[in-house]
Amino acid sequence: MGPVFLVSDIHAGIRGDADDAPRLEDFRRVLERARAEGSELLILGDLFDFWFQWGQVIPSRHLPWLEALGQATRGGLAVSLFPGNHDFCLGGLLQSQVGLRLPGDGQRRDLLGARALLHHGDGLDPGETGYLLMRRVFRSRWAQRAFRWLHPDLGMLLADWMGAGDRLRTWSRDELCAYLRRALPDTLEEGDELLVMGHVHVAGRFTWRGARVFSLPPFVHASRGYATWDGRELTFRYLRPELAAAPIAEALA
Ligand SMILES: [Mn+2]
Repeated sequence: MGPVFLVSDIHAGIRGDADDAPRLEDFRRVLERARAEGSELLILGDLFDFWFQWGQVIPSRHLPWLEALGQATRGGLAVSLFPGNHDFCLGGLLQSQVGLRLPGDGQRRDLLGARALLHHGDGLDPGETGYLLMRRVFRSRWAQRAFRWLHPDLGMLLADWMGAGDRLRTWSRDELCAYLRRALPDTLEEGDELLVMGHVHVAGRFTWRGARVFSLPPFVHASRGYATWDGRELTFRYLRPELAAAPIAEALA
């Protein structure tokens, strides 16, 4: 059984981004590798810089990405897409036509023999009340319904503007460690061996009580990071390792 491939924070389809096409070419290489060497690919959120599931409309900038993903799933690669804070409204054609699995927020499952929690990584700190409220409002049925009735051109413009604040933000070591210390007591359960997350845009390996916690390098960065898990070790991999920052390592508890 090949390793599990993990990737996050690809941020496909940033408006007017000259890096979008080269990033897709790089992403195709990871899809190819995962298909050739891996057992499956897990995308831990923020695949799209913004995704909304309209009934009849697909944002044109996402088409080449959907094509690449569809090709990979039709070629036999199992691809699961977890919701991120930029693309939480998943469903419809992603599943029925692109062939993605959509496990939803915070899935606990066996990962080649380890009990793992898989999560985008946002909203885990119970003290972050402002963010948690905003998250709940955005995900509410009435907000989704209101957004659906905006013209998609206007909706995408609004989303581009709202996402601009954090899409390229990299968390500092102190910020990330403090966040995890607040988040992990309510996030990890007895028996969890592994937490893998994205969102913070920095590669990190942490220990907390008996568990190992990993934050993935963001694929949107020029180093094009992802990871593989072989059942014992999680390895950070980069298409351009010369551009990668050294991962943060810290024993949290
Ligand atoms: Mn995110």
